[in-house]
Amino acid sequence: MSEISAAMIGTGFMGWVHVEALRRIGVRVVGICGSTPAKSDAAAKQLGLGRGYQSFDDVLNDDEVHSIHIGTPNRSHFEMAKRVLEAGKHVLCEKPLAMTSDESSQLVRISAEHPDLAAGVNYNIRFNALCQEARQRIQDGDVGNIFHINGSYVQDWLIKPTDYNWRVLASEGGDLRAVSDIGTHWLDLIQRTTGLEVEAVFADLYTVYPTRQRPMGEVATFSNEAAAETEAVEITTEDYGAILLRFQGGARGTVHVSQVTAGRKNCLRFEIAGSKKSLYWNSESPNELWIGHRDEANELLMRDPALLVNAADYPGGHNEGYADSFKYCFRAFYEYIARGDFSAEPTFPTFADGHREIVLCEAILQSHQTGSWVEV
Ligand code: SOE
Repeated sequence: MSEISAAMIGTGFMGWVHVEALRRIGVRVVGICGSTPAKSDAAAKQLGLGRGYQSFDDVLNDDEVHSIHIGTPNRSHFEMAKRVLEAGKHVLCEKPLAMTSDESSQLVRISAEHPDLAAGVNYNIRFNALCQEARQRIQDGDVGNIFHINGSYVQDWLIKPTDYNWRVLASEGGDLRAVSDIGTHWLDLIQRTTGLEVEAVFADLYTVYPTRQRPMGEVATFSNEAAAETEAVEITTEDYGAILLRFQGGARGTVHVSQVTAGRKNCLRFEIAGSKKSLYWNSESPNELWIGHRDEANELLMRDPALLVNAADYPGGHNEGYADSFKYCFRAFYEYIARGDFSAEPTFPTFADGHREIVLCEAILQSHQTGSWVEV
């Protein structure tokens, strides 16, 4: 993968994670661009990158850059992703792909108009080795007919009214927050793993803190630092959401999301109940897949490439986790580009997947507002 070079837009938490993962797969990162030239320079220095870009246009005009990763606040995703494609470069955008389904559908169209460019959205969780294993076992008929799928994605980093990040503002992140920021990871993962699309939703959302204290300076994602000076800001996005789901073929499901569950740092769980077996996975113990049986002892499959259908880089007992899911996601993206057959089925989450998640978010919001089931 040495001929392709990338650039990163965004110097926050995601910027760092992307740059690390790109380096691990041997993609050269030419430089990084933040919201100010000073931030670009500081990040380039800290990450040991050659260029701190002075502007987004500088990245677009850099002939050495073939692909651009977008890890900026959601508000800017649409415009940036559009301009990257129009500049003739591959794009990998953080989720959610855009603020509205109108924007994301335009991106799907623009991506189709550039068939020789890869356009991906970073739903990295599906790349955990044991999630891929669950998918393969379901595809092989090992789990049987799926009756129901239940789970959650919960965190605690916004549990205090003084916890603040750009994500809490609808103007920066979109009308939905917990559902869009973490719930769409769960929905993407489950639809990908089971092969079943969500057909209808019934949602109840709850904003625990209609007012939060915004620090006068800037705050990083997952920051624990208390600010000296704050101002009150009105919050319309949800801290918690519970959603009933109906999947194609009749399977039922539930998921709840929360950014105010004390002690749960970044915990995605699912349990898939099939006619032959159940499968349970928890992102905080990503190297274990629980396999439930009715008539024999239950199993705990430890991640070990020797025992998995799909390959994994590290041998058993050498645990993989969060950062590895980015590495596998990006590898799928760059291997696809390297193969050069853009008519082949993409092996990474595409703009169409990103668009579908936004359509789901809008159905969830509509269901909450109308108090009724909404078909997707
Ligand atoms: C914050 O909730 C966040 O960083 C999400 O935006 C990411 O997608 C998730 O992987 C971890 O939590």
